[in-house]
Amino acid sequence: MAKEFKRYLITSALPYANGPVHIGHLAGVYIPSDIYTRYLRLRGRDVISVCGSDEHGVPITIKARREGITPQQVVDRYHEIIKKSFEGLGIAFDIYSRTTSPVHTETASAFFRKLYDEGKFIEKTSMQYYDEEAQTFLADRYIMGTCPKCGNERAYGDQCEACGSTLSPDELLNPHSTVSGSVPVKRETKHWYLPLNEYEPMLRKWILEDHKDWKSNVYGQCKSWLDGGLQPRAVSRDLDWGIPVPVEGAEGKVLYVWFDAPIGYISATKELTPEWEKYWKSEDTKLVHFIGKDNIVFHCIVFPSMLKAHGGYILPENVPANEFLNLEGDKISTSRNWAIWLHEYLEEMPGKEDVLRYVLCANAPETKDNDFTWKDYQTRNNNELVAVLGNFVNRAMVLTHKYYGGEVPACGELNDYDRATLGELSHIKSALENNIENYRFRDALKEAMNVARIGNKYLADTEPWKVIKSDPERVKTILNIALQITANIAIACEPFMPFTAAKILRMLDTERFDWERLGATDLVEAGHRVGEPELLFEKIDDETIQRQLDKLAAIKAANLAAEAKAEPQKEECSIDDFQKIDIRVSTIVAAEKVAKTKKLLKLTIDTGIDRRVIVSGIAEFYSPEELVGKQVPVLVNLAPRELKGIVSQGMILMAADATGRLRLLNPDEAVTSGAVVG
Ligand code: B3M
Ligand code: ZN
Repeated sequence: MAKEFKRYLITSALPYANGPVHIGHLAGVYIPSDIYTRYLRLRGRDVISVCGSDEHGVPITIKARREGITPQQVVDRYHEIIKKSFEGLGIAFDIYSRTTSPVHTETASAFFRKLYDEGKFIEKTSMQYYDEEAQTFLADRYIMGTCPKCGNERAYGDQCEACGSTLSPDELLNPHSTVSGSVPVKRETKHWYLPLNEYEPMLRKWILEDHKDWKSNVYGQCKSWLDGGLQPRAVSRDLDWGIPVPVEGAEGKVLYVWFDAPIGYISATKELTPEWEKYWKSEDTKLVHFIGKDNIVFHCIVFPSMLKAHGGYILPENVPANEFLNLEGDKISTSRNWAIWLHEYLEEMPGKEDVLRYVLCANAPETKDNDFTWKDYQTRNNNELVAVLGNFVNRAMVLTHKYYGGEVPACGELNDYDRATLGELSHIKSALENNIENYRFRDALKEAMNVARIGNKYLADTEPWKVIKSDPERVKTILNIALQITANIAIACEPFMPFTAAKILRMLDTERFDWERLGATDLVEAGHRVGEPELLFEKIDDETIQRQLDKLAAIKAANLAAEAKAEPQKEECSIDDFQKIDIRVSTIVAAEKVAKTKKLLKLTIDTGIDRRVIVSGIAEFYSPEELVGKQVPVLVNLAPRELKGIVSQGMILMAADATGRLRLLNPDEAVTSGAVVG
């Protein structure tokens, strides 16, 4: 039997305040945690959901340095953007705090201090890279050099983004500091380490034996960490941004961001309620961490070890980490701007909060990485939300107004089909509960949508708009049932699409129902007057989707341009070498496609010397019509060669960009054909 808990403490990974939140974060962490929390609230459980901005760490100092502002300015900016955008999407945390808050500084310092005083840390000195010019130790991210694995010259001290290898600064060839550009030296520095190896037996039992129920991706990662053997981990850093290490002789040292950030969950709870201890220190509390897969080790291995070392705290009951969401086939990346940013979505797609919530849940990377595409977004909106959910509720409402002036008709005698339909409703509640409580939110959403499918089918099969002429009494029953189904949708949808649920309640003009009422067939009473029908969802047209795709295409082009390296210069040549080459401005007089090819055009050109044919591989970039009349430089003394049975006499000189796209080079004013280029 599953243990009964008295209360729930839900945490969601604290987003780094070095950029806004994107759909990957939402699908991986915040939508699932919000569904879970809303569900528990709806059931009347004692639940709190805490989150906040993670405002320390090197990515923030790097961003600040790059923009010439202070780290505090960086986190102030993004904290506001993130907080507001979460609210905009209806992510209903009980508190959204931040790790630069005084309560957090105090809590994290006291936590460290207790472990320090009780001798739970190991003190170790080691040699680390130091920038003598900037007089600072260098975090891994501040060191760049050549990747030993792939030769990329811009690899970081912790990772090579070109080949994806995890690196340590010592492995980099030709290391240099990104702060001053100078070559760093090794210097001795002292740090505090948490001996994770000492907690290994506890972790093995707690995870590998007692939590076989965890998601297999989470369990598997933990097992491989544990089987690999745990090592002591440094919990301090040489950095000037963070919570100062609260001991004598630790000037210039701060708590490692992954030491302070999870304590942020505790600080946020403290800020929320004076009763915070009952959430953190009672075995009656179910603690659940919602995170992405890259945070598993910190939440399942490091933080639990910290909590054990401290004593008095409960450990998480579950850590339902998700895999990653890709965007249009590519990995989402903050630094490459390859993302759909929540705050931009909310601005560009007003009123479509629930559409995003729906699509991200329906497509959530629960068991494997998944892909978000705008086409899929459009299809799900048009074929599922509009055609099924919106359509059903709208028909039920409109017909009630049309036939009964908005008054709920009484339910007469049920026939077998009515009973079968209502019978289907009775399974929804347990199916939803079972799925949500086991963190299967995609399946749960399907069950919720099923209520609308049942309703849609019921109306399509019973055809009240036809029956009204022959048997008006019967229609009263049909619409009564349709309205009961509508009310059930409001309950079932609330965890997933709270805006839609609220709209339905407003339309029905009723208070929110208890979760326990899900499946009931007497939710709206006969004689009750419902409100005006509103459209729940609108079709999304191709132009709207195209605008989003164009935006992504522009980002991709900008990235390619930024990443493109000009080809190295060729070997030196003499003026005589160059003189051998005869380039003439020529005019294209005719152009046609070469049959059975995609890339080739047959061009007739006037070189000033003669008229001749050149076959050119530009059909993907120019249409024949655009070319006629254009002047282009042509290499005229190139040996002729045959292409697809056509003899090509020369070559049109063009520029190819990093993507392989070809562009013509026109003289800036017309010149006579045959003019020498040189
Ligand atoms: N700031 C988020 C991330 O890795 C990280 C989570 C902290 S949770 C305590 O994107
Ligand atoms: Zn590499």
